[in-house]
Amino acid sequence: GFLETVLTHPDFVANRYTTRFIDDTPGLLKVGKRRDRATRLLTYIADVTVNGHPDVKGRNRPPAHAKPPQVPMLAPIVIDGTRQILEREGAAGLARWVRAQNRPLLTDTTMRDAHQSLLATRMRTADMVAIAPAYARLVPQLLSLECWGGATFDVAMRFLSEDPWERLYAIREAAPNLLTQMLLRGANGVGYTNYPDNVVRHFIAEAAKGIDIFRVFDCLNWVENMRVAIDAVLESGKIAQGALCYTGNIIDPGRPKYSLSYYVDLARQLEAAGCQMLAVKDMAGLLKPAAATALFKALRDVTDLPIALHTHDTSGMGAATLLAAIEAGADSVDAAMDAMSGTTSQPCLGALVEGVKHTERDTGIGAHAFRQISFYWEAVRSQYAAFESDLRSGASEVYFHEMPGGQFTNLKEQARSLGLDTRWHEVAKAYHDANLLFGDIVKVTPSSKVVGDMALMMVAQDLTSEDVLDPAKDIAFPASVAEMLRGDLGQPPGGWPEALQRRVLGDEQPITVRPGSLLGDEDLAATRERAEVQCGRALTEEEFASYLMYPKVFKGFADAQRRFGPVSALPTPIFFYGMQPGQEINVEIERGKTLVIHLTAMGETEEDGSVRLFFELNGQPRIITVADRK
Ligand code: BTN
Ligand code: 3PY
Ligand code: ZN
Repeated sequence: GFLETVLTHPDFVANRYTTRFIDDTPGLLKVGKRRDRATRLLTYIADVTVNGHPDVKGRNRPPAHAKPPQVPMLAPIVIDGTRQILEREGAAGLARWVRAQNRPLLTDTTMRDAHQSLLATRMRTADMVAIAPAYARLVPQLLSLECWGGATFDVAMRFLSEDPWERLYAIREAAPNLLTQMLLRGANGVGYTNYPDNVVRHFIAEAAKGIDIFRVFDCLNWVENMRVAIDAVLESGKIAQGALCYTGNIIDPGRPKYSLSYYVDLARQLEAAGCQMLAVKDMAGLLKPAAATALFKALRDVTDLPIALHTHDTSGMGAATLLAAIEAGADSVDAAMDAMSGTTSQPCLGALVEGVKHTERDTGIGAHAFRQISFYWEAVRSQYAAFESDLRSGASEVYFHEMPGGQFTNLKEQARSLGLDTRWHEVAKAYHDANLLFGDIVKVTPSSKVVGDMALMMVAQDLTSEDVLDPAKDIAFPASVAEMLRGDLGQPPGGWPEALQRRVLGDEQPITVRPGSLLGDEDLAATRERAEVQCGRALTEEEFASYLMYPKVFKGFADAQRRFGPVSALPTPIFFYGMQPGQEINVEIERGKTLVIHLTAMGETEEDGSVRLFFELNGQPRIITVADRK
């Protein structure tokens, strides 16, 4: 049988194996039956119990006596919400309904931007899906749940061994009365580079099976580069919300490039492009209250589309900005549940609701509902202690460096890994300088990543802006910088600064057209065939969409899935830290199929480096042997 084949394999006998032995050794799988899901999960648990999870190694651990997250008691009935309005009235009807409300509507960002901005995007599906039914019942007045897109897509596969589509469909099902919302990077999809038009269209057509509101942006506010995505959303019948990425400061006369009229013109362009809603996307939290008042008044005058405001609380002034925008006519605002709010995340949802209570713009939502949900998130958050940043307070430095909330902690971490952790404020200064070198651009994924790459290079090599422009200096620019200046991400207002462009590109000619217009369509049938050969199995249309965005990451995820089974079903502490001897857990691997897993004992590491773990699986003894790689 299979086991015998493994046990007698020369590499196995000679101890030349790892946990990946079975998958990495050609031929074995064809001989035996694939291990069942339960065995794969036990193997994962055994491995992580013995060796730890590489992602949390050397990092803070959750507090020893943390209470497990408690889902509030659920009423049996789910009342209709915005989702039913969309179903009844269509996208345009939903937009009209939003515009007609006097109360400000709310988008909860906890399941996307909040954890992207606070916990390195590491929130797992199980933690979201467990609370989604409580949202449906306790806060049916919400406009939407932002729960997908941005960085969550690749982090799910890359670091959590989870299928982002499974997450989307599970949330969709658990909160059937609330609109689901995603962040889409226009022609960059959920990636960091421009994709062929038909890849963008394919992705959106698949995503529209689970997503209702697509917030579409371009990292340089170049509407030309958003049209393919906007058209594909319109085609799908879902809602295209065009984002105006906010940078600069409209009330600062010293910052004329991104003026009030720039944003008003942008809003007009997005409306003309067919968007049914607009969003001011203040990814860094730069919009100050007085600027919000001016901006929303001006936008209100030029468009009848509903306008949302998205901001970050990095400086600590986010709530004031939301209140000012609401006062000036914002139709909806984004906020995060209390326990997942503040600093680089969104402003506090509970505080906002309290802040407008008994005013003309009361949200009509009881504070009790939010508190119950937030208590759950509080307990969940403590399980992700390993991913918390060291930012503990508001940081008005953001008005100087202008880093997006989702990038801030990431860049800090990157700086640390380059040994620049004591030089953070220099990195911030270099980020500011790099932005000016690029001509003062909109900084949001992926343009923000390029500015970050440039800043790290400048600090690591002790280069000033003058050095960067000095023809006498020999500088190897990051590849991302060359690509951006070549025009691969599109065109900023006023074009790229020519001197720097020539210096970085040399003789290479930059492009000024839409990158997608040069890429040509992907041969989807041929690529699918290649993908299926690489993965050794047929792919669903959704999996293929993942592959088209991230071929290597998807392949790695598919391999992990084959090795470890449905790890997304594991409770978060088990996923990161494994089990304690004596511990018993229930794992629902599909609806109605629950595994009772009891780790009864763990052996010593043998001379050959193996460890035996003694489990009971649904009462039946199972021994799992893994290599001790510590
Ligand atoms: C992967 O490696 O494909 C995704 C991350 C999974 C990490 C787990 S932790 C237990 C086991 N040991 C490892 O070194 N990796 C996996
Ligand atoms: C993303 O693109 O992931 C963002 O959050 C941009 O703000
Ligand atoms: Zn954001």
